[in-house]
Amino acid sequence: NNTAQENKPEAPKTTDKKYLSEPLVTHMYTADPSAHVFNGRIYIYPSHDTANGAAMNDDGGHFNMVDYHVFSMDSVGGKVTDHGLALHIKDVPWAGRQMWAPDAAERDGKYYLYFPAKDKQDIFRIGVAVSDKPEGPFVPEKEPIKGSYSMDPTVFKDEDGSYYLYMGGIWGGQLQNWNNNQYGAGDSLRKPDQLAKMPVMAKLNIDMKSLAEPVKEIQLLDANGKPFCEKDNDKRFFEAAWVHKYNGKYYLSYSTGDTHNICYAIGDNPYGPFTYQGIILKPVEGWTNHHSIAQHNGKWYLFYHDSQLSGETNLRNIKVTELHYNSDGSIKTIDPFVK
Ligand code: FUB
Repeated sequence: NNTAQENKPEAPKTTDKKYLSEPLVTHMYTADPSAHVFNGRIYIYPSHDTANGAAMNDDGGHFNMVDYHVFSMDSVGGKVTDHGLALHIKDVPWAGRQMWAPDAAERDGKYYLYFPAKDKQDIFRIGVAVSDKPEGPFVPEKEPIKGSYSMDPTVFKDEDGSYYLYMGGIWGGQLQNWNNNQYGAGDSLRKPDQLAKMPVMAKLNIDMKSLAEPVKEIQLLDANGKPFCEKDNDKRFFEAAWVHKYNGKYYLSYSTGDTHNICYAIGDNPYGPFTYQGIILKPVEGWTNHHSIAQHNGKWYLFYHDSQLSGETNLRNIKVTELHYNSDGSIKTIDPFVK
């Protein structure tokens, strides 16, 4: 738990902005909240931001995180418990730097923490670590998940008991360097008229530590069934995929990155295609926008982050607000600021 003391946020910066919700955690910086309900309790798996002096650049060098804490609460609005250090990079033999947005899943009483980190060759991979408890501590596998790449992993459990791993992020997340599951170092970013990169996914094996099939691209399409081009950057995928199910439909939500929206698309199965629907969350304070969606006690919640406590893009704080559906299954857009 001692890492929490090293980077205690100072008093919030004075601002005239009115926020929709307040930070859930104020004794350390937290971001990228992946929320799940395990045993009736809400568990949040965030990144742990620190003021470590790393230089800011388009590859996200300023997100130089080294560990994870898990948080939990009885219900939204209740006391938030910090369960302390769940995993540190020094205990992950293959990892070199940058532990970015994690996620977690439960199967048969074991808990699996999925996390991205750059390996010793500075290529992002997805690792997995296991615990008997949702809050950890987690014991990492000695190698990253074979065939995994890029960052922002998320695991979706379908009602038939299948689990799927989704991942990917462009720019610093390196997804643009991957074609047909091969890394091509130096591949450039897409030009405006080129097709945008799609997130990738694969079914997980029963061991939850390996992929049951080769990684595939997900088709994210506009209302006319066409994939987005890079210039459609207010709608195309950038990072932060999340999948949830509502009324039998599969919802893929994600960040548009450089245009800072959380958008969503709907499909009929976990592999897609997914058809674009609209914006769930408008831009927050800070450059990044990253979320998760979970249901608890009959209500749906959006977990997200902003930079309210610090005013700095790389020193974020997690938040939660209720999410509402319209009767046709569309999601009501959330503005993180109150006018
Ligand atoms: O926290 C580091 C990175 O920032 C995440 O992996 C991205 O989704 C963005 O939130």
